[in-house]
Amino acid sequence: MATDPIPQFPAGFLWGVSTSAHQIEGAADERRASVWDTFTAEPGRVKDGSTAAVACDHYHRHREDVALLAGLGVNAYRFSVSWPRVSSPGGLDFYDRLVDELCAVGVRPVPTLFHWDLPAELDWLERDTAARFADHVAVTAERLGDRVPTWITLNEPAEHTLLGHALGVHAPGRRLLFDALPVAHHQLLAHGLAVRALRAAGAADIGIANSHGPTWPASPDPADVAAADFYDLLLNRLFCEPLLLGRYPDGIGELMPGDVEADLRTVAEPIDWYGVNYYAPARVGAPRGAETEVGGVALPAELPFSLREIEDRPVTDFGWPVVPEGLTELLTHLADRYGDRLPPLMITENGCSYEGLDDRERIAYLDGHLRALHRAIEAGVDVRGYFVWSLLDNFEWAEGYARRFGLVHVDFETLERTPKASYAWYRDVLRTQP
Ligand code: IFM
Repeated sequence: MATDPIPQFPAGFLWGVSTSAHQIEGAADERRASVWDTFTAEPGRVKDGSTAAVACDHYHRHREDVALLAGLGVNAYRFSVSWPRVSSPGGLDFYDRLVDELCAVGVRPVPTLFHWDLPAELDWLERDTAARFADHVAVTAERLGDRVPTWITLNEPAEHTLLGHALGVHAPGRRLLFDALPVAHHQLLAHGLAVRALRAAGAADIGIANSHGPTWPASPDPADVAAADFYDLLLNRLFCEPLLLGRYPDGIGELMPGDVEADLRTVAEPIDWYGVNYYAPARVGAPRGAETEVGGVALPAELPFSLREIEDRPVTDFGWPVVPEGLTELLTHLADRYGDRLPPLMITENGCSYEGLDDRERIAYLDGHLRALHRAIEAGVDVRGYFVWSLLDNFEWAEGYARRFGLVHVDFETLERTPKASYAWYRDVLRTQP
């Protein structure tokens, strides 16, 4: 493990951790149902058969969790507001208290307005869901906007489209393959409408959290290169070019519903920064005529690409390769590709799943990624913040509680929190920063 101190990041850098409502809050009986409640109730959907009905019970233990944030020394906390809770009687009171507690300990609240827990009666295949989202955003901003300086509209619309609607491994469990594209368009439209609603409420610091990763062709063979390009288009370009350039990559706009040109003017509402969730690159090749599975995601044979293992790398407990330099590559590539259309960046998620309290692998992972991030900044990329995923071990969607991403261990029987070695390590890193 590297022993040199982590280099100095710019003054004013946001140092944080991320969580999401459905993954930590619990208290499911004190809010309306989300698509994830419906999904987890179906046998076989979640690997360990668990649900998020209790999760980390953060809803009742938020004071303890805010104390953990204060002890860590972060200056920002990214969490999500649950749309089903906000639309339940008294639901916003919870976030009101949480925001007050964060402000009291000098931690900037950075709420995400949608992190996959769609109210159960709504559906992203319906255009109207975008307008309903804007209403949810307006109500939330009206209540919290006096204390929340920084907002995130959506978390990873790419994963929500792919895993939830194209492949059926996340809620709502649809397997539509390319017929899922309207879900992407409606979320992007929802993002643009949300930016307008936030501006109307006076917000001046708005971003989105999009997942990105370098896409490496499996070989120089033109069939592999073409497959990797297409994967890059679907997972990277499709979700950022409408925002940054006001257009879809060639050939995609025609597949989207509604008056796409008019919608794109909404989608491209200027944002103040652009959030990147980075975990690992993807190695992609031509289709193999059979399902391919890498890192827990199985791609059906009929897709025009297949996933390949990235060899000779350590992997996390999830099987994801550890490739810190992929972060430098990704950020410099985004800066080169989009030039002055790219707003300042924030790393809104980065982390890994490992077991154990003495989590040296997580320390090595975070150490490597912070150095890689610093190299991107030295190369001229404007990055303003970094958020570790995650503060707590939590409900990892279709994996249940089997994947532990937290700096803090949670015993899911007793709900006791125990800081891991990585918590102390991150705290010590933050103490050395300006
Ligand atoms: O836990 C998820 C999070 O909800 C979205 N980004 C990836 C994380 C790890 O899988």
